[in-house]
Amino acid sequence: MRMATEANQISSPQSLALFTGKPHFPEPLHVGRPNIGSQEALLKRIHEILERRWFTNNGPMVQEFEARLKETLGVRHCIPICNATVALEIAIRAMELKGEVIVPSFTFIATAHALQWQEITPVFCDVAPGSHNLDPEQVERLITPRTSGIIGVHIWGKACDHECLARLASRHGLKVMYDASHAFGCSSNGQRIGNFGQCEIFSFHATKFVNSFEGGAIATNDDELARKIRLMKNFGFSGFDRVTFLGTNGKMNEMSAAMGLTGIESLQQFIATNRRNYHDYTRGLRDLPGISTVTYDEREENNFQYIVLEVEEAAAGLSRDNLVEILEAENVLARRYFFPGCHRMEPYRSYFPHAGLLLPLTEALCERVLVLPNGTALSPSDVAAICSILRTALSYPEQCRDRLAARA
Ligand code: T4K
Repeated sequence: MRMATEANQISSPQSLALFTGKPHFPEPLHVGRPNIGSQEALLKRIHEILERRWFTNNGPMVQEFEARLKETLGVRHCIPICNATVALEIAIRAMELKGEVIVPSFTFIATAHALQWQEITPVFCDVAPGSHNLDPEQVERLITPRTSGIIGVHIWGKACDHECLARLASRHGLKVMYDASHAFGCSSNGQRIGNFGQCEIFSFHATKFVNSFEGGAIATNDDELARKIRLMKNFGFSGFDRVTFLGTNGKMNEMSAAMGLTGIESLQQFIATNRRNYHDYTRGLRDLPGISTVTYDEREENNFQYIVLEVEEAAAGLSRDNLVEILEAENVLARRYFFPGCHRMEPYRSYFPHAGLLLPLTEALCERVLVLPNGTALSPSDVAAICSILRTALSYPEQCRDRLAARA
């Protein structure tokens, strides 16, 4: 049982762990603590799997998971895969992308790696002003004769401008797919994400809103593409001893599907908890100089999984990295997703050393973004305490800066 001081006791600089050396939280608070759902339901499913001795290769649990995914997203096909990175690789190959593909740099490295892994060049595009998603205007400027497609990423579950990207792609004869790793259960214009582009990829990694320990899926309304993906994720086998296609091993196992099904059963409870925390954070951090919270459009469906702040150092008096250090001292392990941007990571940094010149908004965003813990592992008093820590630090920026400098 965790014992922590009350949030209202954190009000002066001297109450911060930066000064006392005593963290508010005895145990670390992570971004990405898994949501579980009913342990009883999960254990029952695991028991069934063991009794059946059928562990993988499109077993009954995976088939049930696939049916639930299709139904939840309202798509023709949603094929479970062992993780989203392999799902991206398979989808990219099934769509026959080649040459150059335009992607945001502001994403998890897997989006870019899935292309480079197949010797397709990721061409990094900036985010749109005021958004964390691809800028369609810059996408158009980056098209060359080698461009075969676009991969948009619905960052934080907030939809890309898919209508604009669809028009642009059809004008230039390009293919479009989406990395929807963050967007399970989210909608755009009232339609569930999963229905846009030629296909969309979901992640069910442990840190995602719904998880299957490790896992992913490819959603598509294109029957022919789905047929290819099903072959490719199973070594290209189309029958016993019969291989008709190039393939890999992208199969999801039964245990993962059991966890995924259990999570989907608690989807509404996960959303309600995330939403409550999001509102508590938004209220608790309101009117702080230099701090803005990324908001969700509540006319749409959202999973509210990511609590994202932007820190303007000049107005806040503390930088994003100062706040990361202050929170870390309290055992709150906030994350700088997606610092420093894919274009500044290897191998892309060496391939395109000057890419940053075309990505001024991404570069600025990577210095400002701070992601806070959320999910069912977090209590309202945890959220209140995190808000108090931030409020106190931002009320005494000079003292905090001096103290940080003295520790360095
Ligand atoms: N595209 C996008 C846009 C993505 O965001 C991701 C994954 C992908 C593609 C690829 O999806 P997968 O192939 O993974 O299905 C994490 C996740 O590993 C990664 O899945 C996720 N995006 C990314 C945003 O975050 P890391 O390296 O930042 O953190 P990690 O995995 O160490 O976990 C973060 C924290 O969560 C840990 O410090 C502790 C906590 N945690 C983690 C695990 C695994 C737990 O409490 N329990 C756990 O079991 O990448």
